[in-house]
Amino acid sequence: MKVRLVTSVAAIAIATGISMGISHHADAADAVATAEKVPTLTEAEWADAKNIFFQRCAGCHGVLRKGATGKPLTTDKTRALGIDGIKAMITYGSAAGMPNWGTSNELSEAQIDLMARYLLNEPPQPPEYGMKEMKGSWTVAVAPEKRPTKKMNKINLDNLFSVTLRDAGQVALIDGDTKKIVNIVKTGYAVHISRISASGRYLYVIGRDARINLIDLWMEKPDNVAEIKVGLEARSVETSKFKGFEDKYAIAGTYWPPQYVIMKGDTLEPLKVVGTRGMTVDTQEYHPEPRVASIVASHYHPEFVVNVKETGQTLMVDYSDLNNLKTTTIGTARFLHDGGFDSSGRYFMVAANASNKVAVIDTKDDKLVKLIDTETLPHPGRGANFVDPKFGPVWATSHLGSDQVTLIGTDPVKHKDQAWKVVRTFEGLGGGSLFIKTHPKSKNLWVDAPLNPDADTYGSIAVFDINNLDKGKEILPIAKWADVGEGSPRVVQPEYSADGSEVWFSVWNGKTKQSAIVVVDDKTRKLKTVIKDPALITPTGKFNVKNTQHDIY
Ligand code: DHE
Repeated sequence: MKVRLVTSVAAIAIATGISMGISHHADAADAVATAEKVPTLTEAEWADAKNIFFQRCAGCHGVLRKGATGKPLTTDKTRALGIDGIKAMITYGSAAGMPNWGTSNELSEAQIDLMARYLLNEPPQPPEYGMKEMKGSWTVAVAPEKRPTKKMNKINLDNLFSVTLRDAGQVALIDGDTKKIVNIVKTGYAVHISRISASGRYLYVIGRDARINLIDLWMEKPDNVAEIKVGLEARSVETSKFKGFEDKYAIAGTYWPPQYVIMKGDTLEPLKVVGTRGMTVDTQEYHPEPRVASIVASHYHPEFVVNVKETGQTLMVDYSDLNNLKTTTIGTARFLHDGGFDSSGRYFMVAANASNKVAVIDTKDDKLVKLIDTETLPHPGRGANFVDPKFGPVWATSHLGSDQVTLIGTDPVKHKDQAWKVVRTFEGLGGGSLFIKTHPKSKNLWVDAPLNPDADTYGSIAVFDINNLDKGKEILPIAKWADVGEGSPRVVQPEYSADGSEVWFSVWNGKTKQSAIVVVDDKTRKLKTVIKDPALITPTGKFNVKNTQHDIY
């Protein structure tokens, strides 16, 4: 049976009590609409409502409320719904995926009333943020010439994990061999992802507040060497990987302002800022807020693959000459989000989530290969590559809005008939899945469901034998194994050790509760270790150096 379920990741944000910490300077008096029936807000209410909106709503609905994963909330829509309609929607949510902020007690009645009044007003436009602001925020704590000339620590860097401590604004660097925390590094607010430079020396971490930290893994104790804030809201960072450009550049994409910036790889000095505002791929209308979602570095050309969410355009940005910047614009599908390479490293598979599609980009020929229909809201993370015994090489995604796992054939040479087609779908752990993972040395495929409404489900993981998918899943109660006490611990994002022998899971509890990392032996599927430490606050993403550096997943 296929179960449709759509939940908002923003629900998790509030469940764990985060705050976006973004301040915008729109003038309250100006911003409050003048139309007779539009309620006015005091300056304090306006500030409060803006903060709640950015914390809980903007990720899905967009800063300008034009809609993406969530529906548009422009005033033509909200005023048609009226204040009671909006309050009901916020209170009870909807089957289409709006969380029930009221009945879940995540927003109070007074807050819901405030948000309903706020949404009847025109959205405030946050300020722009360009080179001047970036340069103003940029600091280099240790200049490149003052850094070590060789690795100064005894850590097996290949097996180091950078673990997002989401609500602490930190990453934990954990030695995968000893399971000891090597350092806790202060980063941006609500860190989102970590990426590793081509050489494996530099670690880039980006927070939702668009703060990037550059960590030098060669230091005796790996730590921050440079920092910059590249905008007001961001999710993606990547580094140049093409031969001859190793470690040379970093790139970050921002949600607000909608743009990307290319920086010097070893200092984060901002070099080139490029806006992404423009036309949508399908109806070819202007969009004022096309946010930058995933970015990967091509292995075939000196190019970054920049996925622009709201316009559905994938930009192949040639970084070999930043002044005469060449960009190939590939029309894909709206609402591009996350994705990863196929096992050959040539094809980039990116989910256009609210379009229920996966786009296949050929990074060698710089062309769209295919748009493939999937179940509701594909959410692969970087996906999982393995050889299906019947269909050959496949790439897998699970879904936020469906319990199904989709396998797509990725070998256009030896398995031409299967290439770029959905070759198999089967039931995963449940709806509300965010991440799926395997490793070239493994026979297991792991699927999470942290946004499923059922506690047993969001506290577990499903594992499949890739040589016998028909056998179905084994469910492992990871959160129970972690034994973290009270709270609603969600199991999120499987990540392999460098040698593929262990899988790490975050047990993501509330900010004031105990969380943990559970390490499972891949071969036996048995519990190996639980990493607990008071410093491990809200762990979510984990990035193994070797696997991230070489796009192994
Ligand atoms: Fe993520 C990747 C955006 C919520 C954990 N997330 C990404 C990427 C994007 C994105 C664009 C791809 C980056 C890349 O590859 O360059 N995420 C968003 C959102 O817009 C969204 C839906 C809502 C929001 O307001 O942020 C959102 N994400 C979440 C969470 O709530 C998660 C579960 C917990 C957290 O830490 O915030 C979360 N996102 C992750 C992780 C990755 C990620 C762990 C990287 C996966 C990987 O294996 O590479």
